[in-house]
Amino acid sequence: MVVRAAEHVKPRCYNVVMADKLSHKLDEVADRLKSAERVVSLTGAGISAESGVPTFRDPDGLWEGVRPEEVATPEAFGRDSDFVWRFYLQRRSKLQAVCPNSGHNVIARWESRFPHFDLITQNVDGLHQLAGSKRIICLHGDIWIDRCTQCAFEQRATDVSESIPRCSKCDGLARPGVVWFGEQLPHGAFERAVEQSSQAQVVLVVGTSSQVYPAASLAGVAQSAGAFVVEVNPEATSLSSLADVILQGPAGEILPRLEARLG
Ligand code: BJW
Ligand code: ZN
Repeated sequence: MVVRAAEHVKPRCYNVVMADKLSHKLDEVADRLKSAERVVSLTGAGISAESGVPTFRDPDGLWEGVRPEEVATPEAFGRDSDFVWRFYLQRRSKLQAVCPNSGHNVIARWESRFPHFDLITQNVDGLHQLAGSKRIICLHGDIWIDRCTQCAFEQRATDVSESIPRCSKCDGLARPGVVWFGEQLPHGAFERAVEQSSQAQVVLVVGTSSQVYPAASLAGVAQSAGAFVVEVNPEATSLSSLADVILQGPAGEILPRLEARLG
């Protein structure tokens, strides 16, 4: 009986201590942010999770049961463009029904809260833009763009019909305007991201597993140049051992709590 009582009490004490630690870390990050002139946020799929958009590598993620190289490489598209398009058309269709969440909204507001705030995102879903962010570097492209494989003409997808898009200029086969493995990032995007990261005093890395390069190298670039690196994620990631502070929890809860401390 004594053992049972002890077991019953321990988790509650543990939760109180953890909540207290998080609160202390939020205060520390808020203090850093209050005196920062230049702030950068690097986001990944996790920031859209609370909007109902699946991440890539989490359980029940987009790549559960799918090998990334079957859908996210130019070779896969060359082998079977119908299969790859079905994957992207399904994603577009689901994205039409979702909205930005409180994490996206806080980041959008921070553009006018700091003298310089830059957003670097790996996301292709367009939710940062819908939330109102304007200064965005999209490292991995945009799922809503159709790019012609013949003439490279780009057009914004207007409907999410089941049919595979064709170029309105030359009728060539279109592809989604995203960056697949082995492909170069959009021209100049990584260079601008490096410049912004290395000038920032605080870098918030939100909702990414930090497994995909070169995006995953930006936090290290920033830290080497003197930035304070904060990770916002419910789980430990490849970045966790390097981050100066880890705010463990969902972005949609952590970012509003941080914003509230900025006054
Ligand atoms: C929450 C949460 C909540 C859950 N709140 N968090 C150096 C070393 C090794 C390899 C390479 C290297 N440099 C380049 C490479 C090769 C390759 C690469 O990185 N491979 C690694 C996987 C090993 N990189 C490339 O090929 C890149 N190109 C390139 O380098 O060009 C130069 C070059 C070209 C040719 C020859 C030589 C050089 C291109 C990378 C393109 C990545 N594209 C994808 C697909 C986009 C299209 C699509 O949407 O389908 O981009 S891959 C996929 O991963 C997608 C994402 O943007 C990217 C990152 O994923 P992300 O966002 O981190 O998501 P998850 O699922 O991994 O993590 C979610 C996180 O959220 C988790 O941590 C959760 O805990 C968390 N979370 N709920 C906060 N509520
Ligand atoms: Zn064309």
